Amino acid sequence: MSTIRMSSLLIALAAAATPFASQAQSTPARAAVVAAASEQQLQVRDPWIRATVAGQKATGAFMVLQPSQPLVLVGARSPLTPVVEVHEMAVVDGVMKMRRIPQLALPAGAATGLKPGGYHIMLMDLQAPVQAGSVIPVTLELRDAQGKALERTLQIPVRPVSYSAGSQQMMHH
Ligand SMILES: [Cu+2]
Repeated sequence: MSTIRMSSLLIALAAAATPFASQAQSTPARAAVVAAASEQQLQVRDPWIRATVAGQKATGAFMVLQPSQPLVLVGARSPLTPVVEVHEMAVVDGVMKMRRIPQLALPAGAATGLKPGGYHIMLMDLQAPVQAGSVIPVTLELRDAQGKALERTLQIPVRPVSYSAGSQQMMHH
């Protein structure tokens, strides 16, 4: 990632972090009675989290999601921080911006990429640097076509700030 792109990302992060923080923290804890999404129901490939630099309060988790039946990603959570959101990025008036989305539809049989510059899972209000080489648990919160809640807990490796294999892989599709 270039310095310029990183700078604009950090600005967007700072802008996005403030209005959502109190809202996300007020969400009550969920009961742990949700069924796990099986490997057959949902393939998760190449998950990774970008390491943070000093002072950075948010970072992204990226992966490829491919369900065998239609699923909707409605949220995520992590013991790392109470503020985890599903985001999209889009160019608005020539400026790349990110925003929270309430859900992300995952079509059956199709690979949906969460990648830098696109959909991602945002880990926010970070209290300490996220170090390359560490592993962070993240639980995906999903719904099936009947509205039944499903979850998948991933152990996601943290990659260096310079890592971009996820975006390169998607461009080759
Ligand atoms: Cu984001």
